Amino acid sequence: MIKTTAAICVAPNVPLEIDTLTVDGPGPGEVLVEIVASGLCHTDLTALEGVNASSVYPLIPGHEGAGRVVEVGLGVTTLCIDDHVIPLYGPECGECSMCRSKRTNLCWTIKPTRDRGVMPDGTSRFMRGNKPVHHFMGTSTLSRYTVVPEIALAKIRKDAPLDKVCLFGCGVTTGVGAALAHVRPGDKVAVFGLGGIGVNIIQGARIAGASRIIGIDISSAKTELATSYGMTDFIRPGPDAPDPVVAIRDLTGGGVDVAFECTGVLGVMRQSLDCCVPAWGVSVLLGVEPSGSELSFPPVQVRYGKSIVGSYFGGIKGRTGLPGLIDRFMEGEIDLDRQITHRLQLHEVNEGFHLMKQGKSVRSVVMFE
Ligand code: CXF
Ligand code: ZN
Repeated sequence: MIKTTAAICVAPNVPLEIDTLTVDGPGPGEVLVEIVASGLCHTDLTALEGVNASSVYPLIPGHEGAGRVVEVGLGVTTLCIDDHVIPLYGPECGECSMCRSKRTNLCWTIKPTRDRGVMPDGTSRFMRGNKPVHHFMGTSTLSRYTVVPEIALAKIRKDAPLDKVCLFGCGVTTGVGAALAHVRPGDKVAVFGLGGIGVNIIQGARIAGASRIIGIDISSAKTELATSYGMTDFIRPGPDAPDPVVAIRDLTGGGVDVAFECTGVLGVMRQSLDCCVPAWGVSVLLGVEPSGSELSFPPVQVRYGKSIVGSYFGGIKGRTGLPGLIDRFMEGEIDLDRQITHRLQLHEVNEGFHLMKQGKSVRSVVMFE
């Protein structure tokens, strides 16, 4: 058992508390990780605001971290002390039907316990005094030390800077991966929502060879970054502005090949289908909708060849796929520096979420050393 300092969300809509907790050593198949850096993501904010169905309070948020292995539990064979790792909210057990299929990167082997905020054996490794504190997304990277199942850790090259590649734990992989999976050379692309995911879709679309990349956002705060990543056109919808679907059709002569939806707003999802070119346009949904909502659209659009698909963690299988993506960063193909707008200490984490809510940050990275 060791001590850790962590951000604790005791209940929705109250500031995170920073406190010292105890962490139990890793059980069988588990690994104790020392987190070096952790980015703040909008999904953490949903837990803090009480709108994330997989949150059990009190909890330690954070799912975009990078760190080093400190101790391995019984039966762990693929990781050693000092290995550099990225915790995965989507594990890769390598054995289930999903892992064996090339058709998905999902692995639901430990989903039921992960979504209840506990380890696969049904208990938490974190204690505050004599009360357990729950894990979040199976990662809880806003703790100096965290315990993660072996199947939910991607081993990465040691020369990759942990204070940057933590972003591969969520935003960069989700955005760049989705673009690389769906964009073909010469494609015209639309990206709805220029947050942490949208800007990475833009850089992925540019890498994939898109000929035109149209960004759509109700705020123009991120246009400079998006332009530096490859955005060629920007549309800012508003009461006095033309319908964005009409504007996209005008810009592209009939619609885009691929549209990415990163807002979770149902009306925007519909726009992302409507702005696609008939016959083959693909609308890729990434934004998380309010729970229970339903999307409607004219079936003829799909019958004539458009499609609506979704993307989770960029379609990347975490353990086997992340190292290759990190190589592309190390070779200079993927940028991380320009999207890290703020670096914070753990005690400043509430300010980090405040910046996120105000739309003033792209990525804030909490540094543990
Ligand atoms: C999210 C994306 C939607 C499902 C839950 C996880 N990814 C990271 O923030
Ligand atoms: Zn995230």
